[in-house]
Amino acid sequence: MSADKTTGFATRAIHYGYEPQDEQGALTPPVHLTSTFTFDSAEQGAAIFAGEEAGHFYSRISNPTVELLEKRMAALEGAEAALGFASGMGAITALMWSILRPGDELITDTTLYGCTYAFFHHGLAEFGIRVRHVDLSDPTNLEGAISDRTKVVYFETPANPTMDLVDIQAVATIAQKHGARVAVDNTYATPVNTRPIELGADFVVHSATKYLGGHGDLVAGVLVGSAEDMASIRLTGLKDYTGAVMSPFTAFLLMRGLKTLEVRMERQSKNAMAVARWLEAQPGVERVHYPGLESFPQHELAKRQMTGFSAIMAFDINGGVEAGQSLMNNLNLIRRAVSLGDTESLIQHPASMTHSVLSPEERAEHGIHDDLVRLSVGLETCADIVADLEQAFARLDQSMQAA
Ligand code: 7XF
Repeated sequence: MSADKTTGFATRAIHYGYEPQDEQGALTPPVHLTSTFTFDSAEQGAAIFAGEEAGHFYSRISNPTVELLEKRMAALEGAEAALGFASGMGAITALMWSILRPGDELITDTTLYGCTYAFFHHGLAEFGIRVRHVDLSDPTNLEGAISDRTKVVYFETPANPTMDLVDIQAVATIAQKHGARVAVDNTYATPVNTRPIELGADFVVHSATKYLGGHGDLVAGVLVGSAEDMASIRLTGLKDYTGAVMSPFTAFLLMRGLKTLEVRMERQSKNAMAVARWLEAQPGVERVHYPGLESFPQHELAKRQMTGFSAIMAFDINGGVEAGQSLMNNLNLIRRAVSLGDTESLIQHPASMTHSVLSPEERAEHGIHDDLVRLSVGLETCADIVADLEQAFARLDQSMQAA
């Protein structure tokens, strides 16, 4: 075995679960673009369907290429098993439909990605599940809110788009005492920077569309957890309740992305740190939300819980929505687009884009202000990213002075 669970992160990301001699020496694992699998005999088919014999039978349940990606993701997150999904929302919905029942309670942090919020409030809540928001930036708030009906505690750290962090270990300790499961959306941090399972979480979800893929060319999701939970959710949330299965070709692209995840995160975080410091020094910027900055209110937790600070930040710009839109329109290199974690730097306005499914009242309640702009710093030459922002701010100043 060229890589096992004791080898380094990058070695696992490149080699885990695959030996070329098993595939005629092919350095890169083959892509099994097949929907179905043939049986040697009718009896064997029946045995595989009954779970008495191991084997693939239909690619909505499992596929060798997706299986390799799943093994690799589990190894990177320090978990027993993983499941691949068609999207991050596929992973989140499959998890919740599998483990919640009417009458159960779901506790979530105050800030969530817009469609996750919509699913919880407009999906789950309408099927008899009680959804409650608790500010988990102070874990003791959970003590007062959790009850015997609480089945799951769900949060993002850092949260989309405010960047607020949650102390995973502290929340998991309280949840466990009350028999609730803990699910963490690790999209922003990635397993390079935070491994929630090692800190006591039961489940990790990812929008693999972001850093894991890393190149803006796929939509995918991953769920990570115990072998028992993943085996059960494979046959319920994945196979029957959503059918949100990952394509083998997407698994191939994702594995290509994973090979460079650690180096991309390191360089991207370095670029982001420089950009955050530059933004913080601008008179036109009221506040920069980036866990790596000393001014970030949870900087101490960031240093304790994260190996690196990732490369997404939000900032409040003086002049509100109008100034934010002008700034975005002034940019030449940084792309105006949602999504994040790509090689390209991307900028977006949460209130009118990623979090527009929330009503203005809901946004106000969840800390998503109209003047907040989100920037995902890419892998371009750092000086060029800063230069683009510099010229965009200079033109903004001119237009504000002229007004
Ligand atoms: O289904 P997707 O792969 O798009 O993943 C959903 C999702 C789940 N968790 C987090 C923390 C996310 O950020 C996302 C997707 N967010 C994109 C964004 O914030 O730009 C979606 C673009 S509308």
